[in-house]
Amino acid sequence: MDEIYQFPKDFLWGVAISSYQTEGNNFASDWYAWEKIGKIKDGSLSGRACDFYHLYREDIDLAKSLNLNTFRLSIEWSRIEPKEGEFNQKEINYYRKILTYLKEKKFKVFLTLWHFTLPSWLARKGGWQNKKSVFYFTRFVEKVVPEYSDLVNFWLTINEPLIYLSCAYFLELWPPEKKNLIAGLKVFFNLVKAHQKSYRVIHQILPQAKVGLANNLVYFRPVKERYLDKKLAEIFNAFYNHSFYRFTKGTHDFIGLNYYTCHRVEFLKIAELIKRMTSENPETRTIRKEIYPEGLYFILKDLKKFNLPIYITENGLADEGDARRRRFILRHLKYLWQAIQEEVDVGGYLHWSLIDNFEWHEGFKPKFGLVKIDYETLKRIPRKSAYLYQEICQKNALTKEIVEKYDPERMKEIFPKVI
Ligand code: IFM
Repeated sequence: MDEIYQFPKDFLWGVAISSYQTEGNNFASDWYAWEKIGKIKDGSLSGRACDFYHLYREDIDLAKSLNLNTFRLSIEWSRIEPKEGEFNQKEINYYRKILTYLKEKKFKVFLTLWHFTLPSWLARKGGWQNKKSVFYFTRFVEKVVPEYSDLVNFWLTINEPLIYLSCAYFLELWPPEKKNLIAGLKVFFNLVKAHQKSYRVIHQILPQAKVGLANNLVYFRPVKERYLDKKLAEIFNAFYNHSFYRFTKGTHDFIGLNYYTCHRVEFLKIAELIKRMTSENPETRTIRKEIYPEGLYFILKDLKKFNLPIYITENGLADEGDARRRRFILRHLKYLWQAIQEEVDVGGYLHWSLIDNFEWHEGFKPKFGLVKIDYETLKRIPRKSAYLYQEICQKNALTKEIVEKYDPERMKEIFPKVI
């Protein structure tokens, strides 16, 4: 028992990617226009990105060879509706081809309908600030869902609403680069409505559909076992982690959890915490991230109260050298397993990401892939952590042998009783 962490039968093991970050050449998107005016930190343009658009078969085969059974991807609204109200059937069919290929390869599919990028025509109308955005998005959803209804297992309406909100409307990192509370609130409520409406639309078309969204939650970690620190952590948890769920209550068939980081909470340093959460790190132009695998366990225990199945729709880190990624995977999976033992209903884990890709305003520098991309040749080169993940997925378990083989120094931490 102590030498193996066995995952439930039929557990979903997969990877997640998004269209804009991997496909390349999304000319009709707000990001494409915005990058051109020199907005990306390393000066890069997404350009052909990983050329997933043409190489999707290769990437899906790669995922298959890693023993994965689940694949999360998104469709690019700006490809499908490049002009207001004009839908491009060729592009709709293109995504059908990818989804069909995934089905042939026996993957379960999570399809994200909106992952941060907008068609330029909508961005010009104010994007999510415009209250008609809800109508536009619902119309897009009505159009695409019947096209893919036989090929998708889980629908994710939107990805990480609060990350989008903070990067685009508070931190001025993403288009439309605003720092405006009123605009941010409008966007928040339009995203709430967009989720609610599309949830209903999908269910009208497909009554049995499983619909949710992928939300990025942060573990608020009380620095000490002090009453005020714990209380404050609870308040942040309710405010940041629960708010979107509360406003969209009743429109989730499952919870999609993206987990990356924690924030330390100390009552006496509340101003510092707020500053950390609302400003970027000037050196790296990123939001500081502390890796805290146990936070996944605490978040899962907390989410149990919503009484819905949970899927980890993203978890990963940027690590070009790959040594930290192996440790990262082992530690997170151990805590995930522990939560499952304590009756949290988690049905799957999707690693972010299969391949290196375009990390938004940070360009191509952060390397999130289990598989490295050589951007000159577009060659895919699996990192060692890909093989670690491959073995875990194949065994549906984390075993002592796997730890010994891939990160022996981690043994004591992962299997403390065995030593
Ligand atoms: O690359 C992003 C993704 O688009 C959304 N979730 C976090 C990832 C890593 O930063």
